[in-house]
Amino acid sequence: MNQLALGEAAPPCAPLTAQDYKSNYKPIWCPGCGDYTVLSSITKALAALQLRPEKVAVVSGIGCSSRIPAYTACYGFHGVHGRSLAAATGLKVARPDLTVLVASGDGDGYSIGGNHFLHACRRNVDLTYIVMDNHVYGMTKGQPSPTTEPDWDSKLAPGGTGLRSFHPLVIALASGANFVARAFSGDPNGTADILARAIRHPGFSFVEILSPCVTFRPEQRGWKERVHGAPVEATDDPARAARRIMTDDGFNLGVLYAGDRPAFPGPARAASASIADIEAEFAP
Ligand SMILES: Cc1ncc(C[n+]2csc(CCOP(=O)(O)OP(=O)(O)O)c2C)c(N)n1
Ligand code: SF4
Repeated sequence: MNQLALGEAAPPCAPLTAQDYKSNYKPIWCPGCGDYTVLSSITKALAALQLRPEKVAVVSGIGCSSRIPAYTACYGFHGVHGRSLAAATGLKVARPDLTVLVASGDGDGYSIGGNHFLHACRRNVDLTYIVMDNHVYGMTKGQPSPTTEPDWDSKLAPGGTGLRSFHPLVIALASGANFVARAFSGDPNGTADILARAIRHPGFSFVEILSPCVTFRPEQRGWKERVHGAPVEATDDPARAARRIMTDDGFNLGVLYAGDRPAFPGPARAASASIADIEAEFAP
């Protein structure tokens, strides 16, 4: 190994590429699953921001989409179903120096994790919450989720559930999220751009990514013909954003709201106790 002489400047590091953020694990999603390109968009966004992998943590719950942390070369936490935001909030409060991404599915994030979603938006913790929405529980074989259309007919819900579907973007906005956007897994560059903007934006950033489950909802392959770009720039007016979201067709992509509420915790709110201090308190 070449050693630097005393006082000699280190050579500049080569810029990180998307590949540098990928782990050596080969994803085991079904061929054609939208989550493959969501993974590439995340690694492209991290490369665009040149964040060191060891300064990024990816937190998830359980589901096909929640496998994302294992496929990145960043720190990762694959926790219990529906609790990704609780774990991520604790991490961000204890280590505000880290960039924390949270990967979830519509079942994980809006059903069992629904309450955490509301309060993470309300607290405006500086996290980027990425929900891969396929309007179905993929990992547990096709049950309807909170975003499933009321008339989606399946073996598990013949004739559909008849239940009104959840509207995550409006709920995020009404609960206090500071950044609200919609992306599509079939557009990896557009998604990477939105994710980079979300990561840079202070406070709670919520990115809904329409990510087809080709196994249990093969008709979602048709989403690529339905999506279209947002015709206008992001607004910081919540009422305008709400009108825009409520009146679109659910396939309008782009940043819909970018607010300026102060994030929690503020710069001076880092946890002061070290792990050693906490362990000492519990020592026999
Ligand atoms: C407490 C608990 N309840 C239920 C489950 C079973 N479970 C595992 S994954 C999953 C659904 C995941 O669906 P979704 O979040 O939509 O993600 P996808 O697999 O579609 O990406 C469920 C219900 C579990 N692991 N733990
Ligand atoms: S079941 Fe659906 S969401 Fe899960 S890996 Fe297969 S295609 Fe993707």
